[in-house]
Order: sequence, then structure tokens, then C-alpha cells
Amino acid sequence: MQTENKLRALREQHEALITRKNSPVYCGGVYERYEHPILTAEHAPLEWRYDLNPERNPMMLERFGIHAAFNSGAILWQGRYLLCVRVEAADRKSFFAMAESPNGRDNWRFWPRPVSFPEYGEPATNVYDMRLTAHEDGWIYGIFCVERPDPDRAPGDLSSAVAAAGIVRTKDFVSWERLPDLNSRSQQRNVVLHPEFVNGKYALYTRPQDGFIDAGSGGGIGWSLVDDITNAEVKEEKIINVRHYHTIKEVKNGEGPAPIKTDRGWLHLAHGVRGCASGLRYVLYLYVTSLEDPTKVIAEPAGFFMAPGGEEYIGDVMNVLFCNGWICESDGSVLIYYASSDTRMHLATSNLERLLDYCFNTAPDGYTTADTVRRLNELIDLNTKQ
Ligand code: BGC
Ligand code: BMA
Repeated sequence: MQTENKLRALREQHEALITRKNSPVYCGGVYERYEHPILTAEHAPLEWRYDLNPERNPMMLERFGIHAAFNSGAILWQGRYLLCVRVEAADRKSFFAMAESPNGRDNWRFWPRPVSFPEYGEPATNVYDMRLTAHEDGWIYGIFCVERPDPDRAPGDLSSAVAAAGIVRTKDFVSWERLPDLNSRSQQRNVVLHPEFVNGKYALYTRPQDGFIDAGSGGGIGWSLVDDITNAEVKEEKIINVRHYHTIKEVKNGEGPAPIKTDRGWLHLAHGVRGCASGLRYVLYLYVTSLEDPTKVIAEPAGFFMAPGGEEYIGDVMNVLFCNGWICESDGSVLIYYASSDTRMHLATSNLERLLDYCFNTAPDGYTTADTVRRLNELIDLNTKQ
């Protein structure tokens, strides 16, 4: 009886969490943040965490720990709002799981089973951060980070790893075809497929790096044209969005989700990283590239678009906002699915009109305090010389 009461209470709490009302909150005009996270570890189905049989589990204890639900790819597919969530188990391994909402905003529910697809080469120790792209070739691609131990690590070094870009494709999010990992001279963690062919080729946003953590001489977000996606190789890499001293992306940056095509250019969301006494600080920024030449940045506001706030600062890896999924609806509404501190998923909403206005009417970084003060005075002048 007691076991059954526990089980009933668990089911009620779980359902209450999933169906909790969530509303947008004003945040200065460019976007709204939803009040509550949209997906957390506690959203994971009870079937993933408990043996629900009262005889086998009379105390109704958790049998499998789910630690976090974050960094999700996103897509609006045949009218369905889907996230491909990075779920992390208590053992620090992450895997992908699809979650669905009837309106892209609330009532997110995981599909009954996690995503599975074949390994490529040496089995991965960990996989994470999938970017979904509906490509004009008719497939939906997922590019994600595959992490394996560094074969050249020193004896006793249990941390050195190698990051590569894994590639899968699907037409239904249930069966996935695994393609060979991206062949690249450098390690790659943030690779994103551009949705259209460019000069008849597949185009990838890349992020060359010197080591597993260090972007080093890898100067920023790269661009590479690939002849054959079923055997993808980075032959040439052009850096299109550079890092810069004393900016929000001094240490690293990386493309977020695939860019959105607008009549004023390709709208991009990326993350920028700087180092500070408390570790790496991850924030989100926007930039726009030209429709005629997608390697040319035509707008990039100074500083961050979104940074952690309130409870977002706190989590498994503190002071991190990361986004690898967004959805543009047919009326131009943009749903930004971002994660905080490698722990939980949130939603911010905006629209193309506001995001483009922000991109084209916020001055770029001038790289010095004097220039920041000059820009501030320009705005004050506008307001005082009415
Ligand atoms: C973690 C990632 C992290 C990366 C670099 C990996 O082991 O799983 O979340 O981005 O290390 O710090
Ligand atoms: C990485 C990313 C994310 C993560 C972030 C902060 O480099 O790829 O997986 O959110 O670090 O830990």
C-alpha cells in the first residue's frame, strides 16, 4: 500500500511538473525569457529512473540517475516541435533523447526511449551537443561532438581526450543513419551544417582547435565546403567569425544552431567564452552574414545577446549559457532553446523583426573603453538633442 502511494505521488508530481504553466517575462524588449525551465532531469520519464514494479522495488528507490537535460538541437518538423536533448546520466555519460511539445513552449515530454544509432570507428566515450539541420537535399542531419580518450595521452593521464564531429541523418527521428565522422586535421567540437548547398557543395560551420579544450590558434568559427557528406572532409577552412582580445569571445567561440535565412541575411546565434577567476564564462551572441556571400559578416552587435541570470548561473558547470537549437515559425516568431550551466533547458522568445533590428542597430565592438564611451555618448546625444 505504502509503495503504491509512493508511486502515485511520483506520477502526480511528474505530471504536475510537465504540465506546469510557463509564461514569458519581459527582459528589455529584444526577447522574453520564460519564467521556468522547460526541461530538466526531473522531466525524464519515471520508467527511465525507477523499477516501477512494487515487488521488485518495494521502497520505490531510483535505480538509474538522470543528472541533467541541456544543450538541445531543435526543429519544427511536419508541424511538430522537437528537441534532441543532451541528457546526462549520473555516470557523466550523455546521450540524446527526443522531447516534444504541442506548441514549442510548454508541456515538453520525452519520447519513451533515448535515441540510438550505430558507432563509427572506435566507440565514443561520450556524445553531446547535437545540431539539427533540415538540409535542402531532403535529409535531416544531426552533427554532434564525439569524445574519445586521447591515444597519445601520457600514462596516468585520465583526462586528455579527442573531440571529433559525428554525423547522422534521419527522416523520422526514430531510425538514424550513421555517416563517417568528419575528417579534419584539427579537433572539432562545434560543427554545424548550413541548410543549403553553396556552389553545389555542403557547407559546414566549423571550430578548429589546437587541443581538446584549447581553441589556441584556431581563430574562431570556420567555414568549409564539403563535396560528399557521406565522406565529409575539411579540406580548406576559412575563419568567418574571429575571436578578439578583451571581448566576450576572447578564449573560444562556436556556432550555435544552423543559421536562419532572412531577407536581410543569414541570422546566426553563437556562443562566446572568456576566462575569469571563476572559470570559463559562456554567453550567447548574434551575428548576420550576407545572402550573396555567406562567409561575410554584415552585422555583429557588441557584447552578448544573452548571459546567465538568476538561477541560470548555478549548475553543474557554473556561469554557462549554451544554445544549439532554435525554431523560426512561419509568422517570424523565433523560439530560442538555450541551456544554463550544463543543467537545464530554457526558452526565450523573440521574432525576426526584433532580432534583426537588434543586429543592425546595435553598434559593433570598438575594442576599447574609449570607443564604448563614445558609443554611449552618441546615444545620450540622440536623447538630449530631440
Ligand atoms: C564535456 C563537455 C565540455 C567539454 C569541454 C566534455 O568532456 O562533456 O560538456 O564542453 O568537455 O570542456
Ligand atoms: C563545451 C560545450 C558544451 C558545454 C560547455 C560548458 O565546450 O561543447 O557542451 O555546455 O562546454 O561546459
